[in-house]
Amino acid sequence: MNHSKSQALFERASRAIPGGVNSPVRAFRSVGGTPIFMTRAEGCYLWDADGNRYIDYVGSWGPFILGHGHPAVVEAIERQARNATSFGAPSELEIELAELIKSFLPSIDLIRMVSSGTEATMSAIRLARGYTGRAKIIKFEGCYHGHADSFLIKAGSGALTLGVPNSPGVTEGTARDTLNARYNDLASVQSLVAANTADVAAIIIEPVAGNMGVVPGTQEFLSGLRQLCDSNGIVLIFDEVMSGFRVARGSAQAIYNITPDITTLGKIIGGGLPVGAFGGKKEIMTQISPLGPVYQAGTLSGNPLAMAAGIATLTVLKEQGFYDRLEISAKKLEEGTRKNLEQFHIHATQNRVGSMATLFFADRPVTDFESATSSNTALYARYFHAMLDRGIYLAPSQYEAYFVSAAHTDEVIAKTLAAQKESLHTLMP
Ligand code: KE4
Repeated sequence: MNHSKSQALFERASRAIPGGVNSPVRAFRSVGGTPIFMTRAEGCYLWDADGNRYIDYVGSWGPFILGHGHPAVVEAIERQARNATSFGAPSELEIELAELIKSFLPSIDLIRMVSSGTEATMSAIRLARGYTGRAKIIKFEGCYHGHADSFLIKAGSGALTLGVPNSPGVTEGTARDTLNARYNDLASVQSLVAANTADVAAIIIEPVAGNMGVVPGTQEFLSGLRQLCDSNGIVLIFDEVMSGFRVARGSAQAIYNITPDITTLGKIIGGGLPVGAFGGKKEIMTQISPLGPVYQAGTLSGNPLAMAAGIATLTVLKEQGFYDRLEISAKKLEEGTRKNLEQFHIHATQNRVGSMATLFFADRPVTDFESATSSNTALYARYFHAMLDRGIYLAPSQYEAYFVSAAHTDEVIAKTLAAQKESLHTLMP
């Protein structure tokens, strides 16, 4: 494939933007090569600056569960853009999206819109600290909750990919209040709580982790967290920025039948426009300004364009059978991948929950951070480029998810599996 225009654009970008990208994980650092500059997207396809077409499994890191440019979403954005793009005052659209989200997630009494997942999680821990009067939070190695200071200690996603899970610039004081436990290891959480009983404000977790690659929490582990929080007055925050509306109609909390105190959301609820949200129990959410003393604000929070796109997206998700159809497609890809791996005797393991999944080049089951990071990232890099050369666009990191959308038809899945077969063949010793 010719990538000369992307290469020229990357050189030009690097003279104006740090690393030539506005988010590090896009930089291809862990897989090598030059980031591909995209120009158009439609359905399950992306086109790059050189006119190459790709089947897209990144989906802008999760928002495009309907595929790119769904007519209902584009029409909603166009209509709203002609009317107004922002008021800086309340609008009915914000109520509509809030009510729509509440109809999917009964754990949410009240919800506040923000403009990114990071803003949602950052606000959620401030709220938990304000509500409990406690300072410490417990997170999990390999989980990623955005780039707020409190989270960049043993963080996942780009921080893990680029080898800076503990970011410089995060002060000792901040780091001291972030405790790290091991994912799917309840005992590691119990010992942290026992050692810091009166000072843990919140436990924040991706109930289905996506940022060390996909690693689902076990039912026993997540139920254990709920009980631990109940017994110690700790706020349980489910970070469903990625898993929300992705893994099931009612998100991960419906799969596990666990009610978090706060849920953070993003990605899908904005239909591809900048959005985040945090919501939960009334007694906690009423602590947020202007009702309560915990301050939180945002110029473009609840902006009409993102609201319109989110409403259109969630309206399609409400359609009968949407998630059943998506499960059939995602399962087809998983089954076909298993067959391809068997054919070439390649040591790799797949984790999938709904339409988010990861193919780990690991020789053991991947159930936590340690087993995830045992993966052969060099082999993943070769696989990534072999697939890219064959028109399949995957996440440029072993520690990310791939996403199947409603636009990934049987024909597209078959084409993907054919390209995968050739790609895996190139990995043979
Ligand atoms: P944003 O601030 O990037 O909108 O959301 C942060 C965030 C919070 N919580 C979870 C569970 C997330 O997955 C994310 C962001 N996800 C990454 C992809 N692994 C965003 C991609 C990027 O950093 O460019």
